[in-house]
Amino acid sequence: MTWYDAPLLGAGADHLYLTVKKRRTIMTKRNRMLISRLGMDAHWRGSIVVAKALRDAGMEIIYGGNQMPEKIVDVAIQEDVDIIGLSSLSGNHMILAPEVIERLRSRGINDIRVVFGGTVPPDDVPRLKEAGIAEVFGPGTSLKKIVRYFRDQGYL
Ligand code: B12
Repeated sequence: MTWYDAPLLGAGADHLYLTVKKRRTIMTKRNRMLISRLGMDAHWRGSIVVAKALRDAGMEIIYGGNQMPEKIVDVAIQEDVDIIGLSSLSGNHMILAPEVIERLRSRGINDIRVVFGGTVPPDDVPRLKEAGIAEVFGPGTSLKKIVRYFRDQGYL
């Protein structure tokens, strides 16, 4: 259940409603996240389920569909996002994901966290992290674990 469902529970859930109401007051700003599939990657399912899970957890999601790094960075700036979530299962991650970081840095942006989800050979994970990707979520990662990551990092 999400915080905005709580009022629907009615009088029987006063305690929960008040807890939730307090939290809503504290939450003055919802964090914004752009989720995009890298390049021509056709695998949409993972990015969509992750987008919905994070939206339900309280994140504001902008779903960018398929984009090249330059466009991803343009949209991230225009939409003033806090996080970029890249998704790719088609093997283009070592070229396009670091390019997103380079383009952010070349525009003087250091405060947008970039995470990656998709199929990545184990050896590429440390290389992506060295390039500036904050976290990598492979196939089979539970949605609960992904939501917990953003909660632990203070975005939810
Ligand atoms: C379905 C599928 C397709 C469908 C995709 C349609 C769709 N529904 O999305 C179609 C038929 C189009 C397809 C095409 C291709 N596919 Co395909 N496909 C798959 C398959 C069987 C399942 C993918 C899937 O939907 N998984 C379910 C979702 C829920 O999981 P997920 O996407 O992995 O997402 C999870 C994580 O990765 C992560 N995550 C993903 N995105 C994001 C984003 C964020 C922000 C975060 C936080 C997390 C996150 O969290 C999700 C939840 O756990 C996989 C095999 C597999 N078991 O992974 C092959 C697979 C990915 N495909 C593969 C290949 C090779 C291709 C093709 C190149 C084949 C070809 N020669 O044409 C093309 C790619 C074309 C292109 N332009 O991209 C390979 C990739 C190999 C590699 N990269 O090393 C795989 C692994 C199959 C294999 N074993 O060879 N494919």
